[in-house]
Amino acid sequence: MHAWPASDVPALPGKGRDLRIHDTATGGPVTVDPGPVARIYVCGITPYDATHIGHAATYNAFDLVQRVWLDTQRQIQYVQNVTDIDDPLLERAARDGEDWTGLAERETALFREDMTALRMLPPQHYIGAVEAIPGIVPLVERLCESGAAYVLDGDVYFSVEADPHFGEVSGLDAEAMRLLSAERGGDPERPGKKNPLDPMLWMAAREGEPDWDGGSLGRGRPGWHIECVAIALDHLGMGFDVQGGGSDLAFPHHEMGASHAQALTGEYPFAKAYVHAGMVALDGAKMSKSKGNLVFVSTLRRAGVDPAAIRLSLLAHHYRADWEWTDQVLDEAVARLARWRAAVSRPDGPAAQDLVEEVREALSNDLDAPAALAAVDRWAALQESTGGTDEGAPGVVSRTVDALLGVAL
Ligand code: 5CA
Ligand code: ZN
Repeated sequence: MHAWPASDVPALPGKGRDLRIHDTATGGPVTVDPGPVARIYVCGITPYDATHIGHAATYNAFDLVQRVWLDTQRQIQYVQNVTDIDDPLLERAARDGEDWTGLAERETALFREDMTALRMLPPQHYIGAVEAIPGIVPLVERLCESGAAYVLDGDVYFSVEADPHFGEVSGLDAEAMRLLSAERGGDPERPGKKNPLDPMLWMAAREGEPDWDGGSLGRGRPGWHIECVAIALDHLGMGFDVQGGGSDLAFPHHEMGASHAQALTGEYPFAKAYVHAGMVALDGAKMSKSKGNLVFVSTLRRAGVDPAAIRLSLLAHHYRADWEWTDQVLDEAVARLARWRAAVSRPDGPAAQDLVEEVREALSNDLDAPAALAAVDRWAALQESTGGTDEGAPGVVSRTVDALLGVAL
């Protein structure tokens, strides 16, 4: 699939800082030292509805990861998927009497537009689950051959016991895993499974649903976790730097993905750090397509809201925090954007070199975007109250905000 156009990332004076970030698997901060090419996989959307503020907040977090890396002169291999075949997509298409492929294409196109408007850097490889199927089938066949997978009434399951590291990504106990598995697409109650947590790798063809050639597996369609594993292994290989997503992906999705890959390759780990963004809520509940309590990025854009203000709304919250979207959040971002734009519109101002370092320090410290915004606020307040004589300082500020925060002033 094609991704979306990249916005320029200006180079900044001085030297960028290495990223320290919270890793779910170790439960603490790790310093990510990617070498000259940083490798990141971020789980993409299931395109049955438009991009909401929760999605945007999660993609914003991983955009910041890349901006910190780019500031350290690294190249980036960024891979993102689109889950363009899955139960919710088929259910929504059936509800609306629509073709599921048309629905997926339309919502993916809208996602690209939203990401472009928000100035999120595009992945180098943007891969749909459907186009990944020819690569998924041999992986599932290999898992069957090695005894890490088994067949139940034509469906193929992964045996979680095949990976000695199973459970280490999320660190949850068996009961918590069982509850989350039932909530998030698993089938712990299905009789005949070796372990109730075992996730499906390949679902045998069902009447009235699309299916594909599965070689020795028979016709069917892939399970969710193996899709991301196949795409990540194909484009990044084992031991890539960061796997990212919202906190609702830690279990089962990232846990199972790591185990699939580790059982397949005999290598460890799948990703060096598993990074999870908090959940955005609306009216007291997590924003979710299934609940329908959503604020869409495209609706705000259509209402004339500046995408830079949407982005500042996201940046005002630490990526790991759960937070609530309100009109006030957006109003404050609109006001901040106006203050910053006024402050950089003059040819000179207070010295900006400290500010560059403060923003760098804030972001390298577990992506502390609120601290970065506070630093820019202080510079803008000084500009407004006393001004300054440093020629070109406003330009440095504006390039810093652009390069490190993705906001064009
Ligand atoms: N296609 C899968 C990943 S392979 C998927 O989870 N798709 S999604 O459309 O449901 O979500 C896309 C991303 O947005 C995921 O990282 C998910 O964790 C994140 N996300 C979903 N809802 C929220 C929310 N309310 N707040 C923050 N992030 C969210
Ligand atoms: Zn995924």
